[in-house]
Amino acid sequence: MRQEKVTYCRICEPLCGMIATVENDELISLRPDKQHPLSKGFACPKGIAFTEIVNDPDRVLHPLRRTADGGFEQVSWDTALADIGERLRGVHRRHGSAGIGWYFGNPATFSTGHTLWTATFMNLLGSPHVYSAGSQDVNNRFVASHFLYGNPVAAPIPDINRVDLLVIMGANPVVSHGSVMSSPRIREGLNAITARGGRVLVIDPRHTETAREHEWLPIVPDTDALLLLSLLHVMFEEKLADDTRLRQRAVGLDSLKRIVGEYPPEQTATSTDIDPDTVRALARSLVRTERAAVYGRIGTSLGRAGTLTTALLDMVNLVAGNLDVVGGSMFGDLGIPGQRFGVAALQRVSRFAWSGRRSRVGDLPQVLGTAPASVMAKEITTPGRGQLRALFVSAGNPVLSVPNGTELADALDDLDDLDLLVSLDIYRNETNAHADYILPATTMYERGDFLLPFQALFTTPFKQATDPVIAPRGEAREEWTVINELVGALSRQVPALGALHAMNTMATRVGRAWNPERLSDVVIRMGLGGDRFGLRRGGLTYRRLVRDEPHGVVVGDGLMPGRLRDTITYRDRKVRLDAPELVAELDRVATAADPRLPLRLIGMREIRSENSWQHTAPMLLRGGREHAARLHPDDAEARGIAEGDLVVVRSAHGQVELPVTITDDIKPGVVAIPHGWGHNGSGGWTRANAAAANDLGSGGVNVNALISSDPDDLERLAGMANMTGVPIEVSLLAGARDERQPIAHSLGSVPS
Ligand SMILES: Nc1nc2c(c(=O)[nH]1)N[C@H]1C(S)=C(S)[C@@H](COP(=O)(O)OP(=O)(O)OC[C@H]3O[C@@H](n4cnc5c(=O)[nH]c(N)nc54)[C@H](O)[C@@H]3O)O[C@H]1N2
Ligand SMILES: Nc1nc2c(c(=O)[nH]1)N[C@H]1C(S)=C(S)[C@@H](COP(=O)(O)OP(=O)(O)OC[C@H]3O[C@@H](n4cnc5c(=O)[nH]c(N)nc54)[C@H](O)[C@@H]3O)O[C@H]1N2
Ligand code: SF4
Ligand SMILES: [Mo]
Repeated sequence: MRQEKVTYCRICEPLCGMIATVENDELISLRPDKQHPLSKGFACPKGIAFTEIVNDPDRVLHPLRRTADGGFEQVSWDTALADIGERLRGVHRRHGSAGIGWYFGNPATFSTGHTLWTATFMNLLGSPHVYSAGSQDVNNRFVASHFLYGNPVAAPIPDINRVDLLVIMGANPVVSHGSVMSSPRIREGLNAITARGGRVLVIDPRHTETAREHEWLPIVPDTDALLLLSLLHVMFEEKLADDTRLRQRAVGLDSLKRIVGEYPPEQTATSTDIDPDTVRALARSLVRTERAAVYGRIGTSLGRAGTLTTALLDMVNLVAGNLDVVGGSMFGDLGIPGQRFGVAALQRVSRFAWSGRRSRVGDLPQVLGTAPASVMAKEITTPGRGQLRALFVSAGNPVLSVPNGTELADALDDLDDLDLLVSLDIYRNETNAHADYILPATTMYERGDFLLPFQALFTTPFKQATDPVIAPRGEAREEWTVINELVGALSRQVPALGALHAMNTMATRVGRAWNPERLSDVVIRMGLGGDRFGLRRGGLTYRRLVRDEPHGVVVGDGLMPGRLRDTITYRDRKVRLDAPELVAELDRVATAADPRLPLRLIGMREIRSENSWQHTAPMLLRGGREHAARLHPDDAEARGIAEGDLVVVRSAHGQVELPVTITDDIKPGVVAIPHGWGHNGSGGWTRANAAAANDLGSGGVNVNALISSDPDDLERLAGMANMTGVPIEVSLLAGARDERQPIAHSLGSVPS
């Protein structure tokens, strides 16, 4: 029987509404949900193509165990879990909790059960080896908020629906669909700003898909901090800022003024390549436009001082009078009474506080209980107490996503040091190619979800919960259920896990087992529009959401202004503008030039790809897929490089070989290369690998071979990888031109 089921997509942050057509428990197709109040019938190609992911013959549907010859064989869950449990206990006996680690990747964020269970398990285990994609993405947002507001999880988002001047720095929402912001139909949201007479200004080294639809202001990569310092400089120098109001809301204003006094736009222009008059005009517009906001993302996070840059974004919004006001940069809200105290308490009782612990290798701070993934390889290979001996990787592909994947791949193969590697994934990828076990996980449509992490990020307050639309395929299991098994496996050796295990067992016995739905239900009932456990009649519960509001429900007219005082956990409820840790980062913002590496590397995202996966769906491969470096004509000409040529790209840390595309849509001196490529046959994605052999394009190269994993090269406050503005040089690959076609189609990953 054919059924239409209302659900939503959980690949990226807008969480677009979807209608799934299901027949005999098989997913037949997906189409955008026209009745979704926010996405209103929009879905992108990745979302639609997900049917092909769910049903992909390449999917891992049974537990796999490594064989002596390096292949994989199917085993039962019982066999896999018994052996993993046994080996885990062995590692724990020999090396303690600190021998066990976990890396969770980006898709984990889109599963409430996955994130909460991982965090709880690792926190109770007490291991410092928790890693995530966050140290290549967003962790400095948490650290900036920690310093500014004393609240790491506070993340201001632009009030897209009401802003009249939006400055986008280092984000490309037309392709990414928005990040650290859930705003379905973002492209329309941006166009609506100009339609109502407003402006959208994109500050980016590349003339991106977003910049093409709006105003473009090119900038030299990794100089955004200097631009922001100059904007503040002008706001104070020209007395545009409202001092009295600022003193009511913040402390450290005089230090900030002193600091930014040293960054006049006339001086920073030599680094940013932005005309001082443009900076002055922008500073004035940001203050004088009633509803204005500056928003930054990956491009402002992956520089050498990303935490400082991120903090400066908020400072510019604050000083311009645009923070926490309608049409500005605003704080989303769960609407739960007392949440401010909850955050403060959580930081005290757990290891989630910033720098609550520092990494053994590199002495870098932890962020929300996670350490920098860049040091994971060295944590495996560096002997001594606390050496990482058993690693779980869930929903991640760090061999492609983390700096220096070759180093990590080698460490994962290092049988002297690593006793156990277990992956929870839906595919065989370049990382779990090295695993002892690959355990099959469900895709998003095989699990229910209410996404807690995104509740405060919706630009229109919104709630939606879904049941699974089909049963798990094959023997796939939800990650949290597997984690429950691991809790059991270590329950005798780790008292805190023993206590949790006993609670789980009891709860299960009385039919009240904890699961993601029950936890989410508590948050829904306490939050905006919730039934407050009966105090608010007709209020929301998880079940009511699924049953009565399957398309989701808007729970507020817009973001609420005046949230700042409840966001700040400092006793005086004032923003801190002069944290010494941030000030110390100023010495990193100046650019050092190396004449041998005159070009600057930046990243970019592609519309039909999600990081390192979804490269197997035929719908997304239509028309071919080719990895290429984007180079400006001036830079190409100076090096004798022509369109399609195969080039060598070198940094101080490694090199890759790939074809070039020559384009005016990039600032001279800058080279853009997408990440997530480098399918060299070690993963199980048949079509992505086979692409080299047919006309679908190549498997590409791993751009992170050019990025440093040396702890000294990581950003100091969040341990973030420096993935943008990296000095490189590009040169024609010797002898490549004569054989251009065949070589371009047989690119594998080139070791550094
Ligand atoms: N150079 C450079 N590097 C970057 C970036 C960049 O801009 N430039 N961006 C960084 C960013 S922002 C991110 S988020 C990271 C991403 O890095 P990672 O999170 O490490 O890797 P992904 O490519 O997202 O791989 C996700 C994996 O999860 C699997 N998967 C998908 N859905 C599920 C599920 O429901 N359950 C389970 N268990 N597995 C699932 C997929 O098969 C895939 O193997 O890359 C980072 N790396
Ligand atoms: N289609 C698609 N959508 C995605 C993803 C995907 O892989 N594919 N990934 C998802 C993930 S994991 C994330 S985190 C989000 C990211 O969402 P975004 O941050 O919006 O996406 P990016 O395309 O990485 O945009 C970063 C922009 O910063 C620019 N940039 C680079 N360096 C600098 C710099 O130094 N200064 C300035 N001002 N700009 C700079 C780049 O040119 C690029 O346009 O996207 C999500 N959405
Ligand atoms: S933009 Fe595309 S991938 Fe992202 S949630 Fe919407 S449909 Fe899914
Ligand atoms: Mo990300």
